[in-house]
Amino acid sequence: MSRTFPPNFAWGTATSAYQIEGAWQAGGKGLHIWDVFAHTPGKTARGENGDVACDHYHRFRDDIKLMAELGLKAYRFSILWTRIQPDGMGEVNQAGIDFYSELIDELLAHSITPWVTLHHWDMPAALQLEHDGWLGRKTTDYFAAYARICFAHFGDRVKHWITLNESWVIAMLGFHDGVFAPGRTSDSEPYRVAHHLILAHAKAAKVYREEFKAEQGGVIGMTNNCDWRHPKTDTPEDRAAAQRSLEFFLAWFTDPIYKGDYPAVMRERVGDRLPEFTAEEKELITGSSDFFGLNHYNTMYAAEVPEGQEVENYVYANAGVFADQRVALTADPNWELTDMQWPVVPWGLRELLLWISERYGNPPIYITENGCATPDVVVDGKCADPRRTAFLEGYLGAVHEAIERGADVRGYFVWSLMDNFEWASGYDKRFGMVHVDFDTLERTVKDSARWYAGVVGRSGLEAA
Ligand code: PNW
Repeated sequence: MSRTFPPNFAWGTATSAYQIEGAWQAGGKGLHIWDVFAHTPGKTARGENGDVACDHYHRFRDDIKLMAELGLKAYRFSILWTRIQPDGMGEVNQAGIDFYSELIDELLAHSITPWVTLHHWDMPAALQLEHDGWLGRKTTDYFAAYARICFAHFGDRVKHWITLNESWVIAMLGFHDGVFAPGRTSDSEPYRVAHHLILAHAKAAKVYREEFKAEQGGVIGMTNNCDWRHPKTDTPEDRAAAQRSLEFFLAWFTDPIYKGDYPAVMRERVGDRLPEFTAEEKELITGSSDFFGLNHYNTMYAAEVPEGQEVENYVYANAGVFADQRVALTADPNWELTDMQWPVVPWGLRELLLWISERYGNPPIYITENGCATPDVVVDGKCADPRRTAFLEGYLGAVHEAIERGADVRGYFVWSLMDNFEWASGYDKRFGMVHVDFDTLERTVKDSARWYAGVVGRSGLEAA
């Protein structure tokens, strides 16, 4: 059994700008909300921030060389909005254009296909102050204008665009739990933010399709994250709870794009706090993605919380959106946990892929992130990370099973190319296939990267 993947499967790794670039004041870059958040006492572990990170801004040529040596075929990275427009509005900063232009050229020179995310959480601080960031409707137009600049400057070479990374995380961790920038805690703002994110995506996609696609011939989509939710027991109540939990997580963002509106259960339960799309907006959003980008990290059991019983949020302090769902999440104590305390459950990804295929009429899916944090150390110039290899083997096996059952999965990107700034958790959560020593910034290829290079080379899990 060689478990081969389909022809032209996109094999790669992923990163994001703030997590790796550093150079936070170089080249005319403006401040964004993660600069501000990470510099605010108490917001990140040990007060760490992305000021230097992996210093990829200055070392990108070496990092790309490393990717090429590992035979990686695709690379997903993000453009930092405030390098392109320091205030998120108006003037274009040439130094920012030059940086990403050189990065793209370097990738292509090494036969690596660039996959570009336009927004991986770095909302320009000026837009946050003047227009309330994602809480403000005008931000959707500023985002589309920024996207236009990127298409115009890079679209001759970039053919794969992802508008937004993980709208759920922006809405929930940024505006519901307050653990990510901009650090707000609310039961209604997440719904408003989500609404604007969906519109922003659709406006950017419209710009691409109307002004660039014919000439440049690329594709555009959006990346959402979702965990799998398995019914805790086989009762109809728990099965409905698991389904509802997936609707409040993924379908919240993808039903509007594939079906033109939010899931009915959200309309029922959230009431006025869930904004409405106008008829014109429904037309704008429907069919606005060429592919389905999915980030996947974990699985939980879902159980119905009966009326009259308080909904305890398993993960975070604020019940809010979880109270709307009336779902309790738990993990099986036998599941292995990663350093993020996220359970390792490969079959959850298989089930999720089949769920997406079925709900949305078998769209082309790219897994734009999957991976794990493990406590890796360098010994004698080597870095053994057997748990990551096992994790990837398990999850890729599950992807293969989903493909065999008909899911149209066309690519897979490991999160991440290298250890980096893991947001509020700081630098001690290591997701990389390349180890980074954050004192010396030295890179060391981990064993899992060599294993993955083999998989990529034969586009299959085992030698034929
Ligand atoms: C994603 N959650 O973030 C991001 O796209 C990456 O930037 C990040 O480094 C990676 O996954 C690992 O965390 C997430 O709480 C952050 O469910 C939090 C959650 C999910 C994804």
